[in-house]
Amino acid sequence: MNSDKPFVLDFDLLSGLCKSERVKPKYRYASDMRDQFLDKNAADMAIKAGNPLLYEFYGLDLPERDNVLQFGTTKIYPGKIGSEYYMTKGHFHTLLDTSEIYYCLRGHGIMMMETPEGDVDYREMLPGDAIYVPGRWAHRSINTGATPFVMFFVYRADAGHDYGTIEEKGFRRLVVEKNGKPVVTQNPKWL
Ligand code: PAN
Ligand code: ZN
Repeated sequence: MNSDKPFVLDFDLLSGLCKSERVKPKYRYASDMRDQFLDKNAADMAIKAGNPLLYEFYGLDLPERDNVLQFGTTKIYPGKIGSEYYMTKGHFHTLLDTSEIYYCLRGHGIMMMETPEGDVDYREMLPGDAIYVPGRWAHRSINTGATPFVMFFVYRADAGHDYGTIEEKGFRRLVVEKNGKPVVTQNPKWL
């Protein structure tokens, strides 16, 4: 597509969906996320019981250049694997210094973040909240609510996604349900 001409896209506030064919969907099912969850038995059971869709995200087919901004939406469905809420895989940007902005459109969740040095931060996100994720901070979106958690995002199009580092041990903190409420706990793999 020609990225040098202005254009308008319409993202639905409830579903996060954009009807434009320029917006390419990506889907992640329980089977794509098995190793991200602490409770592998619960993950295997969910996969056997129908392999639910955990989240989908949509971005534009834009050139991955430093002068282009990529944008789109992420929609995480409500649910849990074991006691851990449905969440995104999470990543560092390959260009580690590149930042990102998320704006919550719908639902209720947490943005979990950490740096390579081990600084940890996490923020509750509600509709109307915008979060600035600075460069160097890995980020994962977690749906702690009972409805889809939908956020709009913008980042430098050449940022790239380093999933491998997070895949090794996960984030330093987990978000689990305890007595019906989300609680942030230490990931035992990091103890
Ligand atoms: C987002 C994420 C999206 C899905 O566009 O890519 O929320 O999360 P994962 O990529 O971790 O599966 C973003 O942060 N882009 O940089
Ligand atoms: Zn990102």
